[in-house]
Amino acid sequence: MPATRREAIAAFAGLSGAATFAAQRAMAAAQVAGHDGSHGGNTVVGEVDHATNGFTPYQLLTQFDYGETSTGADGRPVREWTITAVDKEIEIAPGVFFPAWAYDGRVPGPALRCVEGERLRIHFNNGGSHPHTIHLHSIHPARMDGIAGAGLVAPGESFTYEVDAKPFGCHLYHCHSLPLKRHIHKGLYGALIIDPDPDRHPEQREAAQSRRHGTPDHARWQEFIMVMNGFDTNFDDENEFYAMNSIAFAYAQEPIRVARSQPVRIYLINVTEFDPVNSFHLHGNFYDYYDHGTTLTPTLRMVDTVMQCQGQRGIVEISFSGHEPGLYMFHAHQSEFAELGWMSFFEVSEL
Ligand SMILES: [Cu+2]
Repeated sequence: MPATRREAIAAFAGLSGAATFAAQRAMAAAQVAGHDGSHGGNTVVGEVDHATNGFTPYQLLTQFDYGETSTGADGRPVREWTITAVDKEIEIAPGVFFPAWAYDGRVPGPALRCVEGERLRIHFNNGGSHPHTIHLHSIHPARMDGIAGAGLVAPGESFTYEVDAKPFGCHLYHCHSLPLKRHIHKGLYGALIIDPDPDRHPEQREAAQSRRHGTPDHARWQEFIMVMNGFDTNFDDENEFYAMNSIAFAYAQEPIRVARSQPVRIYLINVTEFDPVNSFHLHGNFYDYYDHGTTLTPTLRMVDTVMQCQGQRGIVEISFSGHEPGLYMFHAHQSEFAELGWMSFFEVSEL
């Protein structure tokens, strides 16, 4: 039986600074699972069956989809993907199933990654039960917008969206069929990452190279895709569960390992439906933020919390160099969201 919003609320207490690293981790796991007996944890006891979902939290976090590259008749680089929308039930918390609509069977859909200036072709097949689109947050012609009259695809039909990769940044794509909130909330969304082309930014070449996949400057970064989302499991237009990348408490149960000697970059996107804002709050550290990722200098420096409305996104850059190894929590600072699943940890190692 789906939990109501109130029933699903679980207390998730902060961790004691005096606890050892191992004890912290055990406590975190116990608290998430509600096994410590003191917090009435009634949300995630047990394990999500990731094999049945067809994706793991780690894959959602780290897998970029670079598509197929070729050279066009005009000599320009071309990058192509084929994406299929399907109806698919996914497990978003242990024992909690959500009847999703999903690009390539994943929520979020594949994290499309390309380079500024390339020609992009997205071949979209609608294998679902309702009309869907792919609406890109990018600069493109109206006829490629992925709305009714411009790439709306009936079940069983196909359409190819063809656009230039611009502007560079951290973007997203989502279905723009009506009713919009239902089509987005059902799971039809994903990241669109356009790396800057360093040749186009000679004055900020170093910063551009650090973001351009395939360069040595880029290789030292530990990069993650984080899509903040929520799930209305009883269809009352309120979310019962919140998550970063769909699975409630996934990165609290299995913290994200990072080496403190290497910088961390997060492509952060908010697609949460029904709530006006979401946020990203990091413990024990501050970070730089690039709103929409469309600049090579930070738009916010030295912050530990940013908020994003739905559709907003940005790049978070964190350094843990000089930090003690340990578990560093991060979560939505809408406390209710954190208690309903949007709660995570970095496990910072000594290396
Ligand atoms: Cu749709």
